[in-house]
Amino acid sequence: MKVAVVGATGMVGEVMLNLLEERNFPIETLIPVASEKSVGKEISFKGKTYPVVNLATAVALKPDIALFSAGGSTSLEWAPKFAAVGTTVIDNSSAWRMDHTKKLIVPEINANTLTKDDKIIANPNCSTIQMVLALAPLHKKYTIKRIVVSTYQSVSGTGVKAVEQLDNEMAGVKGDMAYPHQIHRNAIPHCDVFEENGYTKEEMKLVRETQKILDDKTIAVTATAVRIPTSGGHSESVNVEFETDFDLNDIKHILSHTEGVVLQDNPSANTYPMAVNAHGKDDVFVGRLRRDESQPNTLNMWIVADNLRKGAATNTIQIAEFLKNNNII
Ligand code: 11C
Repeated sequence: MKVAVVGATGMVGEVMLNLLEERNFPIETLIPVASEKSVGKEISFKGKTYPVVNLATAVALKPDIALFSAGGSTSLEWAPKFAAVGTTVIDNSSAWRMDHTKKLIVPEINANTLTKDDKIIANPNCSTIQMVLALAPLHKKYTIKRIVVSTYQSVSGTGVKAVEQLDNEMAGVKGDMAYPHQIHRNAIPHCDVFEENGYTKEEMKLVRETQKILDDKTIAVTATAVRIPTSGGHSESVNVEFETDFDLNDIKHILSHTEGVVLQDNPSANTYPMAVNAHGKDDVFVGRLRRDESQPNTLNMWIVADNLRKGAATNTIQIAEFLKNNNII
């Protein structure tokens, strides 16, 4: 297969390249794509080097798949150009997620809806992917009524500049700021831009994307997204109200048999999901499962995943693998 990685020199792009190699995705030709300033740089992949090319060159090469992680405006302009030459685009940005003509895919949940006609496929936001992966099987059994989620998001979600800000602040060195405030020794209740309703775009992604992926607009979701000084792995406190009562042991049983989910829930041994342990892993880790004793049919849980892996690159490559394995491309 001819595979283009658009944004190959960015944080998610680099993880994508590692994963394509690690998972032995069947690539005959790799086309690393980046902005003009990176064109000509060499990327090593499976013992070979490939020159970085620009978007126009990559379109002319008509790849079978283009994995995009280059920001919303690049996706809006270039994904249709790739699609027009027959390439299937899997896009990590927020550009196409809420477009009703595009599918928003978490493979374990809804990849079975994909067809050959889906030329631009949207990859959800990292905070949404990890939450819905754990909630989808519970929704099937107990029907979710309302979700209250608070996120604790790592600086790698913002990008390289934010990782550098945290490193500089920890080292006491002055440098560029990715955030409007210090992040070291801080928690900033502000991820992505503010919308007119007072919520951030990151918070509204949790609302809208969850309803779209679970294909249920009746699920009420309210979110608070917070940036914390961890460098890899997003954590979430999730309070879920179901239509019907549940059995806590059944919830544990369901989650421990859910593909892509690892149950880590043994408080007496201090076992629960943590960002440091999720870092570099492809699974979503769930623990601290307990009844919300303040109201009926309600569960509290703690969900952690590597935001650059399952939250971005892994999910994208799993979509590509599904397309390939099911002869959709
Ligand atoms: C963050 N979730 O941690 C963001 C990063 O919509 O794909 C990914 C943004 C997106 O800030």
